[in-house]
Amino acid sequence: MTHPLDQPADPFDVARQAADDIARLTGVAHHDIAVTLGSGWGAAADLIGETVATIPATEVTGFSKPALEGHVGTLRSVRTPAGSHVLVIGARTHYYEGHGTRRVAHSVRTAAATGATVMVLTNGAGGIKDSWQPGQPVLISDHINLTGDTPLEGATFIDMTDLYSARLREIAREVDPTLDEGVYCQFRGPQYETPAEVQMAKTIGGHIVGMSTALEAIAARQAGMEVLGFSLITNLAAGISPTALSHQEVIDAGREAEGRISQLLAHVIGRIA
Ligand code: 8IG
Repeated sequence: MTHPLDQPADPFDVARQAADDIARLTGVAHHDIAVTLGSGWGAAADLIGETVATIPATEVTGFSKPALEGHVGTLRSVRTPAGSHVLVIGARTHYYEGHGTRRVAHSVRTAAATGATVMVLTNGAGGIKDSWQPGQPVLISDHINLTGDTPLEGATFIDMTDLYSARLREIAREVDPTLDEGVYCQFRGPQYETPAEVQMAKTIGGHIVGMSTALEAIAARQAGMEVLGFSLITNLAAGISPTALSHQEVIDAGREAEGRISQLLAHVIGRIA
């Protein structure tokens, strides 16, 4: 069967259908906030509040099967102690999977269609700043989209000033005053950068290298959401560290930091929700 987002159908209609699926399967008609959990952030789901329902992403219209093992393919509805409803997205489609930006943007558009007005995007990424260590969480202050692609279609001119909300970053820093921030450069991947590409990213003003968040943030802004972005620096970017990058290093750094950063994320969401 062909995928609904590969049809000429309007991707926002597909997102509307997905939101209807979520309402039916979770019994929660409206969500206030959505959060996408990237590498290293998974433990936050249990700390945000009480899980009302967990559904496999494959039962929701338009969601693709996870490409990587260790990427949880579930959506959860979580109720915070204050009574807000948080949609926890553990099913990210990456641009490098090659299915196009509609599929990349679908979870964000679905979150907006459930009613969420804040989109929290988290990821594991490489760090360029000399002062950063693997296992350190940082705020995303802005991005540089190096994919050469966009989730916007047609002559859709959308302002990207203050894309990563200064208001939400301020709240995050109230929870953890030691949080540093940086500019996220999205590369297409799936290969990690060469040291020369990391030097280019540094020269043009980048501090973080990753493969997911910029395209999602653009879609969130188009949908009218406020965006908060966190990167877990799981590794120093190629050439910044004296040793080669390994996927295992990335997984280990995520595991090691997971408890601490997930608590941070849950606290921040508690302050917003
Ligand atoms: I985890 O060093 C993780 N994701 N592009 N570069 C890019 N993506 C990443 C990296 C990295 N580490």
